[in-house]
This record gives sequence, structure tokens and C-alpha cells, in this order.
Amino acid sequence: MRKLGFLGLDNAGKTSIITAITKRFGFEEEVIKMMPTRRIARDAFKFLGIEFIRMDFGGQTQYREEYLKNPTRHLSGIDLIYYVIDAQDYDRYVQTIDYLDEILLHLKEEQEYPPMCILFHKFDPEINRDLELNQRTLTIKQALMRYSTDFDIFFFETSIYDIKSIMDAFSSGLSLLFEKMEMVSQLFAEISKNYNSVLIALFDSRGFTIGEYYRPHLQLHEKVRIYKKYLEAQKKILSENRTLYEFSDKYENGERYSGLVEVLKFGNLEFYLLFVVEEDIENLERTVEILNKIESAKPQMENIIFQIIQ
Ligand SMILES: Nc1nc2c(ncn2[C@@H]2O[C@H](COP(=O)(O)OP(=O)(O)OP(=O)(O)O)[C@@H](O)[C@H]2O)c(=O)[nH]1
Ligand SMILES: [Mg+2]
Repeated sequence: MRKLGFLGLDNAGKTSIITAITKRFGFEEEVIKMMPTRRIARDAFKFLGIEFIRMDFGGQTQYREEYLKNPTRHLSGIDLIYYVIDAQDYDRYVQTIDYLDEILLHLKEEQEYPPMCILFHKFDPEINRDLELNQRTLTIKQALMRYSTDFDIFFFETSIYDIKSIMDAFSSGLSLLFEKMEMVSQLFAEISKNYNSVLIALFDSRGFTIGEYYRPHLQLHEKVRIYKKYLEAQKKILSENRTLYEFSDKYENGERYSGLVEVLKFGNLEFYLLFVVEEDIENLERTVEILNKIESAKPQMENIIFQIIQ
């Protein structure tokens, strides 16, 4: 069993993030009405055959004081920390760094060094290019680098209005706990050379990314569009009890792409393979051919997955 801790000040968005990860679609209303978390809310899930306990540490002052008064009881034994910062709340930057300081101080005393994913959250799509926001978060990142001698620190920008940003941050964190997981992305990069693919990704049934390859220069809005398409495909697969779903779509600029989502089963675990290629309008048969060829890469994929599953 592994423990994940979500920490940060009150109102940072921890519970919203967990809700978004759990639901992936249709969570917006629930998140707007969110109440502050009391003490620590726990839930469990399985990933790659391992049991995880997710701990959502309510961030209101009285709870923070309680954790820090008895840190061994509350903060020890966590395998991975997601520290959530409300990136829009400049007035509380100092406060949130102070809290993180105290948490890390305790961990150091205990000689525990879990990897840290620091989420600059509420980095909403309509403001994510804002100069002040970017400058201010950069300053914090620089300040936080002082911890990197002791801890492995990873930064992410997330928003519940960009579900992909949340799933990416969460999955990247999990991947730190599975040594061989990066082999999947490496394999996909290899495969993509042969097939001129736009994207190859493998997700578990809850949408956590096991491995992923994107063509370099693929634009963010194109990624987001493909990911939405993927979510729709997964919904269809579930509701219609299918194992394969093929689709064809175009970007805003009119260029077309084709893709497939295929369910792969390993024992009682289910995975979803997403494979996307550019459409060759002149020669649609060629597109179909490429999509068929991904089949031949499956044994290698299966081999790696068996190594990762513990
Ligand atoms: N703009 C924006 N608002 C968000 C985002 N995520 C969460 N919120 C809002 O932030 C508020 C607080 O979210 P919570 O998830 O309850 O915060 P929390 O960190 O769990 O707070 P505590 O439980 O008190 O520690 C809610 O009103 C959410 O709607 C986001 O990505 N962007
Ligand atoms: Mg909460």
C-alpha cells in the first residue's frame, strides 16, 4: 500500500483536483459548491495492481496547526506529496511557502524524502499567458529550488478547466513510484518513428497515463482537442461494451487526423491504447493500414506492462 498526500492552504483547490481526477467529466458543478475539507479526507484506489490511499489534508488554519503540532502522526509515511498552491492568490504566497517549509522541515528531521509535485493551480486557460502570473510563479519556483538538494521537486501548472493538465500532473507523480514506467513512453517514441504518428498513449481504466508520446510541436489546443476526443471514445466504449473505437476529426485549421482507442486486457486489469495519425486525404487506405500496423507493436507493449505490474 502506498500513501499520497495532498497538502496546501485552504481554498487552494485540493479537493477540486481530487474530484476532477475521480470523475473526469461532469464535475464542474460539484467543484463550484465545494465545502472546506475537515481534517483529513481519505479514499483508496488501485493503480497497476497497487493499492493507494489518497489523503486530502484540509488546509484551514486549525487543521494545519494540528498537523504541525503532531507531525509524526499526520505527515510521516507519505510516499508522494502533491502540494497545491492557488497561483492566483498572490497575497498568500508567503503563507503557503511557510507552510511548505514547516512540512519539509519535519520530513527532513524524520529523514523521509518523498517526491514533491508542486501544483500551481487555478492556472486557468484564459489567464495562463498572463505576464504577472507567470512572473510571480517563476519567482516562487526559483525560491523553492532551495529544497531540491534534499527533495525531488517537480512543478506543474494545473486548472480544473483543463482536465488534461490535472491528469498529467497526477500521472507524472504516480510514475515516480514505478521505476519502469518510463519504458512505455520510450517504446512509443520508438514506434512513432515508423508510423509518423501524432500521438500514442496508454491509459489505465481511470485515465491515468502509463506512457505517452506526442509529436514535438503539437500545439496545446490540438492536444486538448485530441484528449476530448479520447474521453468521448472511452465513454462510448464503456456504454456500448466495445473493445475498439475508431474516429476521424479535424483541427481548427481544417487538417484531419484519424485515431483509434483499443482496450487491452492484462489479467483483470484494463488499459486503453490511444493511437492517432495524420489523415492522408489522398490515400485513406494508407491511414487504415497504419492504424492496423499498431497491432504488430502490441506484443512489445504487453511485455513492458507485465514488467511494470507488480
Ligand atoms: N478558477 C479556479 N477555481 C478553482 C480551481 N480549482 C478549484 N477552484 C475553486 O477553489 C475553491 C476551493 O476549492 P477546494 O477544492 O475546496 O479547496 P481545498 O484546497 O480543498 O480547500 P480546503 O479543503 O479548505 O483545504 C472552490 O470554490 C473551487 O471552485 C481552478 O482550477 N480554477
Ligand atoms: Mg478540501
